[in-house]
Amino acid sequence: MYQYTQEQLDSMKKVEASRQERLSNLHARMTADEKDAVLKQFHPDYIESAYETLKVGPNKGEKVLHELADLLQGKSRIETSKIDLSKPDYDVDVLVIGGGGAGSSAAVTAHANGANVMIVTKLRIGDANSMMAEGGIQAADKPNDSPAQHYLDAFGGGHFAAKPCLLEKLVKEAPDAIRWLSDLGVMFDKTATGEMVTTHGGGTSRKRMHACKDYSGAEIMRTLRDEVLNRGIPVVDFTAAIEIIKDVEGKAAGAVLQNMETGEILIAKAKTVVIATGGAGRLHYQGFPTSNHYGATADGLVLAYRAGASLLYADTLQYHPTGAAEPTQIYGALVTEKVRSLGAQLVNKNGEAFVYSLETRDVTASTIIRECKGRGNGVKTTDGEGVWLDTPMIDIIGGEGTIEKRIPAMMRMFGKYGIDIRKEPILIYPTLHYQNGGIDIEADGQTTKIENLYVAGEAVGGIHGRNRLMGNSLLDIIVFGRNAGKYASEKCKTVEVKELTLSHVDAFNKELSDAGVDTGKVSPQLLPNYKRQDL
Ligand code: MEZ
Repeated sequence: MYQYTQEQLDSMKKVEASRQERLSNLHARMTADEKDAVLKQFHPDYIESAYETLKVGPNKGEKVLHELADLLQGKSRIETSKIDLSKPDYDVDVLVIGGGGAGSSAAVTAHANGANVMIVTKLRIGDANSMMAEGGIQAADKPNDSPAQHYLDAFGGGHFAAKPCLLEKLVKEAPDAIRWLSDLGVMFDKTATGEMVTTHGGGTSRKRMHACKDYSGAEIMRTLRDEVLNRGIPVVDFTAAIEIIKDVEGKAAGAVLQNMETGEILIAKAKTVVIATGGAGRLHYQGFPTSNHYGATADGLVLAYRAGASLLYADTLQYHPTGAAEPTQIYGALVTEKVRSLGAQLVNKNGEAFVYSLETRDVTASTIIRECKGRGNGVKTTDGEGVWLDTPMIDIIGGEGTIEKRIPAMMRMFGKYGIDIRKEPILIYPTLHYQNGGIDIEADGQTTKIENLYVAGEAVGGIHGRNRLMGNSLLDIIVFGRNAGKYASEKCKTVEVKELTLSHVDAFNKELSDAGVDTGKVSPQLLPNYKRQDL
């Protein structure tokens, strides 16, 4: 059971005391200038010392975080001279790398299109950030809403940096993505008359968040996994892709695989390849805790980069405003934005609300960091500092039972430690949540630089610009997963794979040595580095 410190208890009393006043007086929204100012001063993306300039590869000259630079410019796991490409262990039409929501959607769609498709995943199918998404999935499918409205919200929220053709696809295909998931069996929250229940997220001008309580990702992933298995799509699990294979014409043509347990090397030949490897939270950029699953180590970015693909906005990350700050056992775990959608406010140690609850994520996270590091208004926690998320407001606003019904996973997560979120506020601090940037693709999902190499899900860069709105990630894994599956399976009908080669890996190694770069890292990293550093 969690024991609050005396300082925390004293501060909690102030939160309780200010609750009535805060219920009737919502914090004002910030102006554009105020947002810019807090971002520049407190958002981790603006900490210059956390970045370095890439010395090799397609994005040479651009800055990325040190941890990512080390991997993008790392050494390959293979010695190419020892790899025999002449007798592939697998020969398929479409090779999907990654067993999360994007990979599964791609595989199901390619299979439905008649392709011989195989999924390879370094853990198990469903071990993915998709599974851990909580609050919901956006789609403009109500009469007062439209894809155009959705576009404007997401474009503004992403600082007008989204690649227009990608964002347009995302919002236009959203209603159909919801229908597809419903038809596959996803149990979305509905009213007694069968209408979808929808709520706001940060930065949305309409209520368009569809949810399955607060385990939306788990429900969506459950359904996709069932569909993959029901279709009999082969899933090679505990096997990582460690290099992209090309053919002598420079087109993607498969991957070098490695069994995670035995270390055995396997060769998969394919007419088209889909990278759906997810995010990078387990790299713990800038020392942040993370809401991500165990395998989120930016592998797809490394594979694609070494093969010659460009990255877009690889310098921008999302720090979800509300990661659990206490108890230490769940430090960094996601506290869904839906908690704020339902009425909970962010409150400092003096019981003062300091930000409108549903500003966009980058702005909200920055105000929390400002409260703690800039204004001395944070509450001390086991691992650092945090602010309060005043959860009891939810039942006061929505009626008794709202928390239990709408966010049961949150109730259970804190309940394990004796914290009843219906009665007590919880301590939170930003947690590393999402990779805004990734591999640069065209609207058909194909990389801008490498033919027959497709990308879907969190490994893509540019769909959301430099900040993503809540619920647009569960949406993009479906829209761009299906998109990649569709175009990759269509393309493979006309592909004739030429002789396989890994010469691009040798060329990259030469570029590294010519530039005198030795980061001391082998990549892709595949698993987080949790070895005790003092041993
Ligand atoms: O889109 C997300 O990241 C999401 C739904 C997270 C959440 O707060 O629940």
